[in-house]
Amino acid sequence: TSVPSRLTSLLTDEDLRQSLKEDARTGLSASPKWLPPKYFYDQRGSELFEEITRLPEYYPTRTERTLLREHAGEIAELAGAEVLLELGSGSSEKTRLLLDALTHAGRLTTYVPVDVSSSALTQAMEALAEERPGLVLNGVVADFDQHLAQLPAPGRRLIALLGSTLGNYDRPGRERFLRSVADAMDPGESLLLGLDLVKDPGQLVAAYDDAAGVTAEFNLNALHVLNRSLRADFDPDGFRHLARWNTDEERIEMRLVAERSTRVELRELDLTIDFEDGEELLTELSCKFRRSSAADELTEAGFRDARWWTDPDEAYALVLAKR
Ligand code: AVJ
Repeated sequence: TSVPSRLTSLLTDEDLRQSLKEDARTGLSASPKWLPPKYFYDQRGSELFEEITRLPEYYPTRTERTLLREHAGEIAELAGAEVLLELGSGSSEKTRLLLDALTHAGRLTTYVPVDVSSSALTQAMEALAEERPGLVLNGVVADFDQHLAQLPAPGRRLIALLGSTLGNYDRPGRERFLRSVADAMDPGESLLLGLDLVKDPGQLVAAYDDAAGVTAEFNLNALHVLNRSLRADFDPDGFRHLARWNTDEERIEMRLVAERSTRVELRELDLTIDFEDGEELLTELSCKFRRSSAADELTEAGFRDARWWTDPDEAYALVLAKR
């Protein structure tokens, strides 16, 4: 017999459009221009991201999966969780390894996937409901920049933020985010992070500028999102994808570069934006981590007992910390 599964929405499509409006107005009026990456993930964007995770150059997903396969058992034992709450769950594909391990450890009752994309969430929950009839599914459409304090806690939680999603925040953003995660957690609960590590810039750039051009399409999809949601008239053919390694900040920066000077109307915002020939729009930061600084950041945010697992090449790490 299957237990009921439930989808809660803390964020409607209209809320998401509203925050896109605010962010687009601020970011496109700024110099240099920027846009936050969370708006990449419409239906098409989520599909393109899934495609990225299978690219030969994009090692993070594959490496994280291997690490989870090897260490999920130990992670589950250490966490002793009744609830797996996953921030930015997307397709929940790698989550199955954690669900298996937590089930095996004997306490798991509930999976709480949290994502801004209601379509990705619904799809993931439908598949999981079939596969795991005994698991309570309590999906939440939410923006974890806003709704951390409102996320359900129907038992002791393991909160997972996989895929190096933490890398989308710059250092001050991470400090704020990690503190609010810590604030939302009870003592004894655990946080699991997947972190991409600093490595050869050539390998990093290739992961964000693949030969098949999927990442370029993913990046350019942001313009389609703006066109559709804000009645804008970006010509995606007038922009090209750029992935650059920022040595000082140790991060990949994805940008869209205007290939000629253009004027864009965003009718929903009553806003006209000019791009100069060669002008760049920053669409995503992907910070890369080092063990010592990541440990310091966790301690500063109020976490303790950090455990660390990495692959032989030290390309990627899993970190488990207790509140
Ligand atoms: C899921 C945000 C961590 O930065 O590697 C992949 C997204 N962007 N290729 C990353 C992404 C371009 C990914 N994150």
